[in-house]
Formats: sequence, structure tokens, C-alpha cells
Amino acid sequence: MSCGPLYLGIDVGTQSLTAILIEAPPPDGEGKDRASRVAARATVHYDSELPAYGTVSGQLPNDDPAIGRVPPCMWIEALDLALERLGGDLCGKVCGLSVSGQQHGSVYLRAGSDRALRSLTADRNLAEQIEPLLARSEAPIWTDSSTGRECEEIRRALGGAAATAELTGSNTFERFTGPQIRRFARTRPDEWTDTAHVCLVSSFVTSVLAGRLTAIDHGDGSGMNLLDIRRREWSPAAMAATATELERRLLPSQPPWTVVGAIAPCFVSRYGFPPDTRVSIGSGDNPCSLVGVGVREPGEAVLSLGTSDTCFCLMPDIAVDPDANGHVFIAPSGHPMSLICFRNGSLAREAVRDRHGLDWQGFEDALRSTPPGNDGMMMIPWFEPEIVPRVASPGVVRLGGLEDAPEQAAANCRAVVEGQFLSMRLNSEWMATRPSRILATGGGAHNREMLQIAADVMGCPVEGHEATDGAALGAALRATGRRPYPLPPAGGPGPAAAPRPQAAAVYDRLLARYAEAQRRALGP
Ligand code: XUL
Repeated sequence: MSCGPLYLGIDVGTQSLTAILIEAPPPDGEGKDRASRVAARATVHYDSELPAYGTVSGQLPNDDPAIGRVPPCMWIEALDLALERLGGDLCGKVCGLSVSGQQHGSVYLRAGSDRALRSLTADRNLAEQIEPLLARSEAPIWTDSSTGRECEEIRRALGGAAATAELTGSNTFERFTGPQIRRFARTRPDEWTDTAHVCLVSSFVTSVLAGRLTAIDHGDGSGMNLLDIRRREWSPAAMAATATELERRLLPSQPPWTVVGAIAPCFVSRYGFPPDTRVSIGSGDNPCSLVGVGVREPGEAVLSLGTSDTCFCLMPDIAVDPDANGHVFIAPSGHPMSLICFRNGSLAREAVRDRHGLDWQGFEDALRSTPPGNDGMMMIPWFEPEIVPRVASPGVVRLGGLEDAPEQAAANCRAVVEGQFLSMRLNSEWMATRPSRILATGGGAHNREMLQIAADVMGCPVEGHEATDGAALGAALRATGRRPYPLPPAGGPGPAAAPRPQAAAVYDRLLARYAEAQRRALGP
């Protein structure tokens, strides 16, 4: 199919790298609200397609389950392979590109890296040219949870959990980059001394594509416990609490719409990219996904109903969770965005479904057959330890006559879903932004009855969306350099639900009861 100028989005994910080419509608006039079109996509799965690196689920196997690391050259080899698959005809039409990277992972480079990146050549294997630049052969990624001690130390130095969240947008979390850096500097002082630059996954891959060291954007930077979320610059206090001489090693932080330069000449010779292909600064996969699903206005939210349930919301102003369980990142539009993750998502729904011998259709029928408010029966759905609110050991609470009994199968199905959305509403009150529209993605977004409960509890319309490749699409939309970003390609029509006034009033009343039950369950 013939096409106009193309934009390339590359998502360096946990298990695979995806490259997507989109054609965007014309920037002005009628094209403004038209969706983009996907022209081509290529995905490289690390485990099966780059077996020499020996990864399992995208990371190096380790006897210690708390360690999650990746050889960074694997991402570069995956990039090379994905571009090869897109081919010269399409790459030759690209006018802008940008990278989305799994958030929090860090790459450590030696002095002289900038010079070496400026002289990358198309004649030699790309990963082989990058390998000598690494001061650390492995990059810790977001799955790493070995930094409990460092989290504690940084949090204490910054004045506690609430103060850390107030400054950096989040409490310290094991997977965040600051704690990773601190652990590296403490346990491998020689390699730390050898480190001249600390990059994130997104800025590392962008640096290779741009053939120069590139900055970290405010969006990915807000997943580090290092960015002052209000001033949007590295916090001297957080850097000092993290590692010695970090300031000179961190590349600058810049707004998410920064253009870092033109593509490196080696990609021009190797894949036929036009020499003036514009490279936009990289960003994190969560900020990119927001754009990739089509969120553009503050108040719009994405609800990802997967193994865990994650809610991102674009906020008009910065608000920080006083309980320090949620996160604030900077979205590609520059607005703050919240991210809260409930561990008891599909896992909890599945536990109820399986307990009562149902399939998903049976679960949905059970929701349809029971009334909003469940005749006073209620559940706090902590089948697993919970992230929001923080609960260390599982403990499901049933109230109002609800019992774990076979004859109450339908009531239990409704109770788990109502409990999940009441918890989401209660524990997102700190955002001070009631969502105006929710785009639901993930497996649960196919369940219309569940979306109806979400709409009634949250008091706003909820639309189901197919959102495969959201992060890569978001990167491609960012690469257009336009704001507001063009709309992503329209997915197939999914179920949708509008709030019903009577049901919404029931949940408005139930919220106080849920809050009281949660307070009791959390204890003193
Ligand atoms: C978010 C998080 C993951 C990673 C990988 O804080 O840790 O979503 O971004 O996708």
C-alpha cells in the first residue's frame, strides 16, 4: 500500500521489542481528530529469537529471585533485527522516531561513550560496537526487588515515605532506579568508579539511534526517585541520598517533547532512513501507553484490567498520595499522570470464578443477575498481598452476610468486582481528579457487566479498548512532534457502559462503608 510520511515508535519491553510505523493524519484542518493508521509492525521476542543471551521471560536467570537483570546489548540486537524486518522501503519514508522503554531499568556507560556513539558504523555489528561502552555488563530492570535496604536508606535520608513521595512523586520502591543505582555503587564500587553516565532503558536506546548521549525525559525520569516532580529537575537532596557523585553522571532531564537531533548516519546507511529523520527524546512505557491508548485531556484515565489492575489518570495539577502507595509521573503532554497498581486484579476475580466452578461467561451472568450494592453484601478482595493499600499478607474480608458458600456464588462474583472498584475510587481520592472518561484495556475489558460496575462506581463512562502495542503506538505518536498528539488507530468496537444515576447513588453511599471496613481491616 502506498503511504505518506511515516513515524516510527519503538517499545523496548520486558519480553520483546516492538517497532511500529504509523501514518498520521494531516496536522491541520479536518485531519485533526482523525485516527492514525498502522503501516507496519515488527516484534522481536528476546528468549526465542535471541537465544544466545539466554534470557527467560526477558531476563537473565538467577538463583536469587529478587535479581532481575538484562544484558543491554540484547536490546540493541533486537532493535537491529526489528529495523531489518521493517525494511529499507518503509524506513526510507520515516520522518520522525521515538523510543518507549520499560520504566526504571538502568544502563551504566563508560567515559568516552558519547564520542564512540558519534562514530558508530554501518559496517560492523551494532551490539558489538556498544558492548565496550558498558561499565556494567548487566542492566537491572523493574522486576528487580533486591534493593530493600537501599529503599529504606534513601527514604530515611529524604525524611520518610510521605516526604519522599512529595519530592519525587513516589515513595521509594524496590524496582525504582535510584535504589538500583545505590545498590550498584555500594556493592560494585570499582564498576561505579568506571561509570561516567547513567542512562535509562529509553535514553540508552535513543542514544544509540541518535548517535550521541541523550537526556532523560521528565516522564521516564519520574520513575527514578531522583526527579523533583514539581521543579522538573534532578533533586540535589535525592541525588545525595542515592550515590556519590551521581550529579555528574546523570544526563540532564528534559521535557517529553524535546527533539534530541537527527538519526545517526549508520542507520541512514544501513536501513535507508532519511538523514534528517528527527529523533525525539525517549520516554517510559507507562507515559507512552497513555498516549497510545488515546488519552489527551486531564481527567481521562486508562484502566488496565490484567493480572493486576492498573489505573493511570491524566491530572490537571500535581497531587501526591499522602499514603505514598501510588505514583505520579509526568505524561508526554507535560501534565502529571497518576499510576496506581492493585495486585488483586484478575487474580482475585479468577479466585472467585474458580471457587464457584464458573467460566468468564458464567461470571458475567452472575454480575448481571445481582443488583448494584449486592443487597448489602460486601468484600475486601485481598486474595494476595496488596499494593494499594499496602497489605503484607492476604486476607479476604466478607461483610453484610456474605459468606464463602456455594449458594452465594453470584453474590461473591459481584462482591469481588464491587470491592475492587470501590477500593479504586477510595484509594484514588488523593488525585483530586474524578475521571471524566475511562478507557478500559486488558482481558477484563471484554466483560461488559464489569465495565458497567466500573462506570456506576466511578461515576463516568467506561469504554473497552483493544490496546495491543499501546506503548509502541504512544512512542510513534510522540514522534510526530505534534501536541495534542494525534489519535491512535481505532481498535475494534469494544463494550461500553455509561453510569446509571440510581446505581451510582448506591455506590456513593457504599463508599463510606467500604472506607470504614478498609480502615478496620488495615488495623491500627
Ligand atoms: C511501572 C512498572 C512497569 C514497568 C514495565 O511502575 O514497574 O509497568 O514500566 O512495564
